[in-house]
Amino acid sequence: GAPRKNLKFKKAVDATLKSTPENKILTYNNFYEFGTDKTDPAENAQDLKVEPWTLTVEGEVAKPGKLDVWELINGTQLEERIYRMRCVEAWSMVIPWVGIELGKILKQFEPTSKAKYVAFQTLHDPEQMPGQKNRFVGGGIDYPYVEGLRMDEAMHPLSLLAVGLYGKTLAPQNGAPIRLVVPWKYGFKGIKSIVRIKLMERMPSTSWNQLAPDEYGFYANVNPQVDHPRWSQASERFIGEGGLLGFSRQATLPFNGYGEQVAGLYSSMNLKRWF
Ligand SMILES: Nc1nc2c(c(=O)[nH]1)N[C@H]1C(S)=C(S)[C@@H](COP(=O)(O)O)O[C@H]1N2
Ligand SMILES: [Mo]
Repeated sequence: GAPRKNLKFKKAVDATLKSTPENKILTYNNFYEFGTDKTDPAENAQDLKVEPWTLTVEGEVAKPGKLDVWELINGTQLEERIYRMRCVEAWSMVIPWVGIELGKILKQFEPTSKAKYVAFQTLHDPEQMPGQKNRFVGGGIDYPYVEGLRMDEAMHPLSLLAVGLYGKTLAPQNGAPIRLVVPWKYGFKGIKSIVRIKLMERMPSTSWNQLAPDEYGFYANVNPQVDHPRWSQASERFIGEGGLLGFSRQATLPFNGYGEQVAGLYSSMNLKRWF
């Protein structure tokens, strides 16, 4: 694949979280369009054509339109955000993303008062994505991969459209050229290689919820007190430095450690029912 380009961005001031080594972020992935093993995306996604890339924004907006993603990447508004990332499979990393707040992008298209949810869609291109061509390679997901947020979640300042990590543009396996990052939710909400955003009045359907509704909800807030039907979510395997044993077991935090910022979004909700 093409080499990752250096980005211009405002560096994060928060230095309390120690990032997972870059080589692990680049080689231990979930991107089922390229296969279901953790090493498949790094092996199979290198030829994904990411330039040019257009992101369409439509639905309940006064000004529907298209965003030239490379104009955004080469622009001056990017900032670094060092976030915890917790996969529903009970492993976690810390990733130094570079991106722009999702809310800042959505505002440019002027959401209407009917916009209650935001739906996202990954590129659908079976010629480039072997998992979309073959159901067994793609893990049974009905492609394209789709995700969604409630409007207030999407407008929250922690919600990020990431275009890079470790100061460089994203590698294809991490969802180049643009992907979603919602740090208080399980990783599957962080949809990769996005081509379409649609603001909606109704809750959109989402890929993992469609595949196994008893196991994956729409909200998917990280919650150590709500177990997955097949495993505990109370702790996680943090992938840090070191070789094969370069991980440590740690307690999972409510809202992945972002409760102070986001718990208020859910104050009236039963989080066991709305998992
Ligand atoms: N289009 C698409 N987006 C996706 C996935 C996927 O299979 N396809 N996997 C999700 C899951 S389960 C996780 S944990 C994160 C992994 O992101 P990373 O590989 O960059 O760490 O991407 C999410 N986004
Ligand atoms: Mo995940």
